[in-house]
Order: sequence, then structure tokens, then C-alpha cells
Amino acid sequence: QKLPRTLTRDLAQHDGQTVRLQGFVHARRDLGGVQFVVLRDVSGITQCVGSGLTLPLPESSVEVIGKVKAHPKAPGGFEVQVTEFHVISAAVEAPPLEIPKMEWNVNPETMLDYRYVSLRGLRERAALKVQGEIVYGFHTYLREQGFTEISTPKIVSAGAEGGANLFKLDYFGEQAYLAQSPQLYKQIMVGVFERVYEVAAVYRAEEHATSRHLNEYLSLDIEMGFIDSEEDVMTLQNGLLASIMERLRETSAGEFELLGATIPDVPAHIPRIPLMEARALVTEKYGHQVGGKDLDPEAERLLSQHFAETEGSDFVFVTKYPRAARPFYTHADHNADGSLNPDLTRGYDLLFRGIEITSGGQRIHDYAMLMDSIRAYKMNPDAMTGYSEVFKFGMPPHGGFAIGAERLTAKLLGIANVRYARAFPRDRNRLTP
Ligand code: AMO
Repeated sequence: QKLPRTLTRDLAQHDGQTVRLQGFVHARRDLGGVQFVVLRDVSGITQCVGSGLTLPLPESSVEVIGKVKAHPKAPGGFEVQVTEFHVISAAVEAPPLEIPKMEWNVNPETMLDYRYVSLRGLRERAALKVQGEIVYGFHTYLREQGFTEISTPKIVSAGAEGGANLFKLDYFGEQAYLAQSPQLYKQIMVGVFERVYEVAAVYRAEEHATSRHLNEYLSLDIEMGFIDSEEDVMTLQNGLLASIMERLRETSAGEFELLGATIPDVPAHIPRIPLMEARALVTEKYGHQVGGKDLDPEAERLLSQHFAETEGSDFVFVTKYPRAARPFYTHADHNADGSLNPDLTRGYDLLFRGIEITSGGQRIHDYAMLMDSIRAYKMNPDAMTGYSEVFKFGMPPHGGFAIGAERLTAKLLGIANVRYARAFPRDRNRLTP
């Protein structure tokens, strides 16, 4: 009778017993009379020691049967003394890089060129593991809050976030685009389920190669109806982030330790600051002149530094964006007397450890107001009817947000470039692997 497979992380439960392990040859050393194999499986690595073994090339998959023995210096505190060693699938050549010796920032382009195998590195895979837990936490919390998962088209006839950054494609002779965001569809779906979310890749033909932009990224989107204002959306996001961080504490402590990163505390009430005040603060306190209508990357960094120092928060909501810095669907803010302010919106961003990880806000739900906005933004109303018509049918006040999963993952783990928070990144120069 075959022994059941044991995972390397469970060796402590089998001290003194014979176990059967399967995994990859992470590292190996042949000292003549004795051979060492570091075996890597999904749960970690363990040192196996034997004699008379013919060691296959690194990354071969193997099976080891042997006795578990406490060994304080071995990874995990145990080693396996090999009695049987089988090669399951032999590597046919040495891997193009030494998996155990890879580090972030060491020859990053080479790491990406050989992503199919560099992903096997403990640090590389840790980032993706954490991202998987973030996504799982996103699903779990939102379902608890009455949200329904949706799936919207990624081949679309118009951009949702304005004309820039669109990938064009030929759709049977018609001009089509890859979706920049599920924005317009998730709004429509509020009319169906009231509270919806989507986890899916979106596409941006970003002009520049930066450490924060991908051409394909994972967007964690929500949209919710029957709100009073964008405050309700921020409150939901606050609770969601707290729940996700709680989940990471339960599931991913090892990954954070491996990467030398800490899981942030999410304040019960994440601080908020209106954009105009934020710009002024950065100039007055740090002498940084902010360009454009938004916050530039340096201003985001400084503003985050301010809230980390003064309020101990790694998160800050930047609220009340000017109209000129927001897409057409964004709801105007109200003046004190209840009238609409044409210059300010109910759009917000969320900064985390120095970078924008979210845009969100309240959307226009009134049909006439929406048509005015489409015209004011010089968009073609006839091209928008697949979206705008639904606003004739009782759309409630609603709002939502999107979190860029790679940005959140990278910032959580101290990874310098979002490309390493995606398994197979698409950037300006990269279409493979
Ligand atoms: P926005 O365009 O700000 O808003 O995108 C939302 C979030 O997505 C992430 N992000 C990116 N991540 C990696 N590479 C990129 N090129 C990239 N571009 C954006 C960021 C950003 O905060 N429809 C709105 C969201 C909403 O209001 O619901 C939208 O797409 O983390």
C-alpha cells in the first residue's frame, strides 16, 4: 500500500516517521558519499539527504520516501533521510536562471523573459499567492455584504474612461476596443442586482513604461445602488480593506515574513482630505509644487507620508476631485445650499503607502444630467446609447470603485514594480511569455 503524500509544511507532525514527498529539485549538492536535495513543493522547501543517489538536473520533479528527523539548521527545522528516490519528470536542461538565488531587482528583464520558470522562485510565487488571498478576501467580504458577482464584456465599442489608452481591434470589420474598465456595464448591473462586483483583467494602452502601469491588469471592481453619497462607498471600501488585511494575517504571514513586509492596520475611519487641500498641504509642508489637476506621483508619496506620520495611517482618501480631473459619469458635488457645484465632483482616490490604488465615487444617475455631461465632455451621444438608455429607467443613486490588484499587492509586499505582482505581465515591450 502506497504511503499518502505529505507536504513539506507538515513534516513536524511526522517526526520520526517515514513519509512520501513529491516536488521539484530546488537545489542540490553532491558531496560524493552523501547527496543533498532541497525539495520544493507548494507548501515550502525541505532538505533531503541520502547516499548513492544520482541527482537529476534542478527543477526536475521527484518523489522522495524517507524518515523525518529534527534538524535545527535545515529549513523548517526538519530533514528527510532518503530511503527511496524517484525522478518523476526529469528536466532536460539546466534552468536558465538559478531559482534559489533569484532576488527582486536582480536582472529584472531576465526574470521576466524566463517568467515561466522564474515564477517558481519562493519570493516570486509568494507575491501571487498573496494576491490570490486578496482576491478571495474581496469575494468573501462582498458576498457577505450582499453583492453579486458579474462578468462584463472585454471587447467593447467605446472606451469607458475617455478616449486615451485604448487598444483597438478589428471586430469583423467594425472598430472595437479592449475594455479599459467594466465601468459602464457595472453601472447598468446596479439596475439588476443593486450591489455588484467583478474581478477581471482590463486593458490600457499606456504610453509610458513606469513602475505603476501595466497594459493588462487585474481590476477589482464594485458598484452599489441606493447610496446617499460617495461616503457610503468609502465606508464600504474601508470595511472591505480591513477584512482583506485580516484574511492576510490568517493566511499569508509566511509570505509577508519571506518578503520582509508588514500587513497594515486599517483604521476604523481612514482619513479623508479634499484634493484641493491635499495639494496645498503638499506645497506648504514639503515645498512641492504639484503639476496638473490631480496629484503627481511625488505629491502622492508626500501626502501618504504626512498621514502616516500624523495619523499613523497607511491609507488616505483624497476626495472631491475637480470636474476637470474626472470622467463624464462622475456625479457633481453639492454646495452647502444643496445646489450642484459644476467644478467639484463626488469622485475620490485612495492612496496606500504613497500610491493611488483606487479611483471611485458617486455616479450620475439622472438621465438629463448624464446627457448634459456626455455633451459637455464632447463625446458622441449616439455612440453611448447602449449605456445611456438605462438611465431612463429609474436608476438609483449609486457609486463604486476599482482597486488595481497589482498595485495593492506590490505596495503591501514592498515590490518596486507592478510587473512582479502579475504572473505574465504585459508591458510596452513584452507580449511573451
Ligand atoms: P482608474 O482608471 O483610476 O479608474 O483605475 C482604477 C485603479 O486601477 C489601477 N490602474 C492600473 N494598474 C496598473 N496598470 C495600469 N495601467 C493602471 N491603470 C489604473 C489603479 C487605479 O486606481 N472606472 C474607474 C474606477 C471606478 O470609478 O469605479 C477606473 O477605472 O490602482
